[in-house]
Amino acid sequence: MTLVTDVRLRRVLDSRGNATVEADVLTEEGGFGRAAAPSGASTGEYEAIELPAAEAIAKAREDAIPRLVGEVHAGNQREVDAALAAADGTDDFSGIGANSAVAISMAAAKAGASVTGAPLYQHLGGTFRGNTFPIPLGNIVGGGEHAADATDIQEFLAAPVGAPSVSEAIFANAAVHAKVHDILIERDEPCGKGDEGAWAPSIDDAEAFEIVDEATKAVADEVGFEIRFGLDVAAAEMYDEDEGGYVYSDQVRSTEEQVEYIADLVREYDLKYVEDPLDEDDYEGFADLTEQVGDRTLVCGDDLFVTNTDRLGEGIQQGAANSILIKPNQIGTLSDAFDAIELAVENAYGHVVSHRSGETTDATIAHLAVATDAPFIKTGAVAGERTAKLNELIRIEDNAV
Ligand code: 2PG
Ligand code: MG
Repeated sequence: MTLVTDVRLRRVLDSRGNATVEADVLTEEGGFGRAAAPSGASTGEYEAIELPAAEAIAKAREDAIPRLVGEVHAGNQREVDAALAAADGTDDFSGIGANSAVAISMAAAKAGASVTGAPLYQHLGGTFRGNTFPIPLGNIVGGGEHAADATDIQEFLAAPVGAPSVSEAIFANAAVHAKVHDILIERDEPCGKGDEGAWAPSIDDAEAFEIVDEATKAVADEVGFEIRFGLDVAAAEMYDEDEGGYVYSDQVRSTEEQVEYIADLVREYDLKYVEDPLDEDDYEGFADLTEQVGDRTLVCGDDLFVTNTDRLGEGIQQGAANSILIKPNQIGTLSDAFDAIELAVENAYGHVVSHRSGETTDATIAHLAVATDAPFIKTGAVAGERTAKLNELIRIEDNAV
């Protein structure tokens, strides 16, 4: 009933103005799904390989499409994703490109859902899904690889943990974003935005902590529920062995100093969330930090785990982190992302479904988060390609998809 009858690939623009891969999957019974690959800037060393869009498309046309059309059913995600892996023939999707793979994988899921008429989250997660919603982590202020001349820490993320509904949480994050701008103007710090729509002022991290703390508290008072905040340190981007550790604008911190610095920040600001506080190879440092503050905050592995079950398995063994970021394009297919989520859940690791800094209006991750009962989703606070996912969550909550 969902036999794939055609797969079409094209180059489309992403939010940074780069070319990315968009896939259409067509099936018997008029099934149709369309999805586009996102793209990272602070990419982990162990991620699946993104090829230039034109090359990824050419390779997928040659090697993958013949294994899909007339061969697999879009409604059978494992079958689709196994065909993609077989067509690729490598262990990092460098054959057809993880960007072609993930676009086709997600488009097939949508095509499968369209034939049954079920919302995508239900097609992916089953009929009992759609009753709990992730807390959106909203990128408010940032720098790192996402904006020049801004904070060292890549992302300061609002976490509206007390929100009674996902829509109230989403509007709270937008209010924090606006409040931070008011405070920056008061302080005479006009600024532009980074790749994900977060403010990118030329201030140091210490001032950013002050401002985000003030803004989250002010908005929490206004809306009447608890709003905390967290970080994506993206520390792999700062780590330089030759320099002796983590290179900040004003100093270099050794691994021990970095662990202590982050643990102090968690305590001082009651941080809800700390992503990639240490280098992507430093399981031990992650374990050390988790031991210190893992009972009071989420220590999340992004570049550390890259949505990969082998790397997550290692982390579980060592007690490194207590949660995992899930980015389907880091691993290539929805099936692989589901495997990582299942392993996380079995081991009481939280999972945080995430966008990339380069995005399109594709909203698949909103459905993936609901389908897997993700406790958190990280998908920005403002900007069209971010609001596409946030508004989709609002629609899912309103039973309008
Ligand atoms: C991250 C992401 C998304 P990028 O580091 O978590 O915020 O950034 O897509 O550039 O890797
Ligand atoms: Mg990250």
